[in-house]
Amino acid sequence: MFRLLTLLLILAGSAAADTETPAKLVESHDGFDYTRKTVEIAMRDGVKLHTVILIPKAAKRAPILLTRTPYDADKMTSHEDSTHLAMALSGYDHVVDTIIEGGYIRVVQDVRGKYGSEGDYVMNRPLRGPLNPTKTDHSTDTYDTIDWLVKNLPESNGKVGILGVSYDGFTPLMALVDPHPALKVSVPMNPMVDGWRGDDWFHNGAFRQQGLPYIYNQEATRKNESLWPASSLDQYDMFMDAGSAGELARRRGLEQMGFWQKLVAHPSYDAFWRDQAMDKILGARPLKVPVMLVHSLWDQEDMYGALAVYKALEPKDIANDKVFLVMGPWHHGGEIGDGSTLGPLHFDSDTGLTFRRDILLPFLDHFLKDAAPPLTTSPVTAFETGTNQWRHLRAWPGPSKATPIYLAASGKLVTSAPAGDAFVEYISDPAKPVTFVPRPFPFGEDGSKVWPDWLVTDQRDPGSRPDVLVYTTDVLTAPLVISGEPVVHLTASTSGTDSDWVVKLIDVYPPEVERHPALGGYQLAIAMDIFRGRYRESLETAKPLAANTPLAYTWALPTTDHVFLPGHRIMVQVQSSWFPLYDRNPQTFVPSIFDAKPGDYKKATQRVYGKSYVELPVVAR
Ligand code: PG9
Repeated sequence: MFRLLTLLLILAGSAAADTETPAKLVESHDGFDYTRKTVEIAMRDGVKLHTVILIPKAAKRAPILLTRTPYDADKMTSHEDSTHLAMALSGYDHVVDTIIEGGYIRVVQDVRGKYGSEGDYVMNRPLRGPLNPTKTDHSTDTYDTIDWLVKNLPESNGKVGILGVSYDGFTPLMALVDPHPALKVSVPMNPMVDGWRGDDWFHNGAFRQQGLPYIYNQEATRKNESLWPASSLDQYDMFMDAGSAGELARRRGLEQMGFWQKLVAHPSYDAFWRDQAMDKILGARPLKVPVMLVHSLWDQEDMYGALAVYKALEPKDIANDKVFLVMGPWHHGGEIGDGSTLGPLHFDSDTGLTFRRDILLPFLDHFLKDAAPPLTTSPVTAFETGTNQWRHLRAWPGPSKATPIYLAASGKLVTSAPAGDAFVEYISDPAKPVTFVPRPFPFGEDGSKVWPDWLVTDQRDPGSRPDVLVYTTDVLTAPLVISGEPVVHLTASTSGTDSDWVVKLIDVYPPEVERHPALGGYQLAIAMDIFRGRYRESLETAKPLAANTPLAYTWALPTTDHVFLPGHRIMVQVQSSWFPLYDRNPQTFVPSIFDAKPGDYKKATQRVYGKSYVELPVVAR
């Protein structure tokens, strides 16, 4: 029948014109181990979402694994033209080995407004309500999609899991709001949760200007056909030449993009950000579907999200059978690739494979297969760096004692508060900001090689600048185990009226390291983050800082699960810029830093007082 149809089409095509190309190609899938379908699924408002469905030929009562993405469903599912499903998904799909091993039906859908889907695109479209005046959101779109899938795929067992990384990890969180009854499990990996507190757009109010090209590419056209033009090899020059992020955005015509307009209108942590933060949304609802949150310990994009959701959901999980956390030694999305190394670090095993094969697959099988194997997943599975071991815990973090280490003016990190008001001083000059990676930070492909692992960049380079303060312990004679969030308590003054503070907790390796010589003396950041001074008193209302006055700043660093080994030292570095990842603070208070003018950028004298400390979550073993 198929062959006859093909022949008729071929004849029809060649009769119509003098061409050897068929009028409409009918692909032959003889010998394929899967069937590929694309369907345009109608949502409740009539908008059709482009959906790719890959069904293993042997599938019978197979569960469905869904991903909803703004990143091109067709491309994600046709990496290689191949008769084998594994090859079609390879390289681009999140969990190809899990899908193949598990015999799952794979479904990838473009979210509304992107690539093949109809409708309007809104960045991380908030739930229906004050921030979204329409009748649809990712919760309803997921519901409608699942409803269609379970009614129209006879090869399925009617059970659906949703999973994905980053933006595709945000959509599995949205799926938990009023979930479809067929949704049996959700796996948000490195999810975008709160764009202001510590994920993609800001960290504690400091703007991540790396987001500008992303917004441009995502919002300029439905299919990312118009890309942000580079203007220099080194991104440092591009951002510096423009002055402020707002001016660079203006030069590129970003005012046309709705999300940029919203960012400019909401530089502070107001209701716009609070009311779309997924931890707050999910924390306020009953949890009906089991969820596995996956977190990377060196996530250069969404460092905040997974743990914020864990904190919000864990108290609801009375029976300890619905909320699961996995964290590993990965960059953003590293768990779906080879996790044997991260930059110069070696983990003695492929931690990505361990995650997918030994943690994720049995977990999905338990909730999705007909003859479900028993649940073997621990509530928390955490990789401890330093000792390089997986640990299985009932909750995160385990018990620890908040232990202060003080930033003594001598440059020593000490365990008891130094007497007096001694301080160390440096000049922070916005014309010569501290870089987050050594220059050049190239645009395009070369830059994307540097970006994923930048959080493990050797901190020796910044530490040798006069405008970066360095504090160190003596060489450790016993291991020091930390597990959880270190908390910064900085007492500092600036001669300006606004200031950024960056604090970095660092593991200093011994001068020589046998087996891994590149690690000799290495300064590995374990946790670091920035705080924009204007939000010292209120995240919602920016206020000028009193000049030349010691002021207290408190914020939590990202979670750690690390052992400082004997022979190592602990280091803390403090600085006031992190360029060009973050926009420069002019150090003169202006209502919005997006609009700072060249004359606003001024040198400032910064003082860090010895009563400053970092509270380490120390575990007794
Ligand atoms: N971190 C990316 C992102 C998520 C959500 C919004 C904007 C960017 C991502 O990798 O998808």
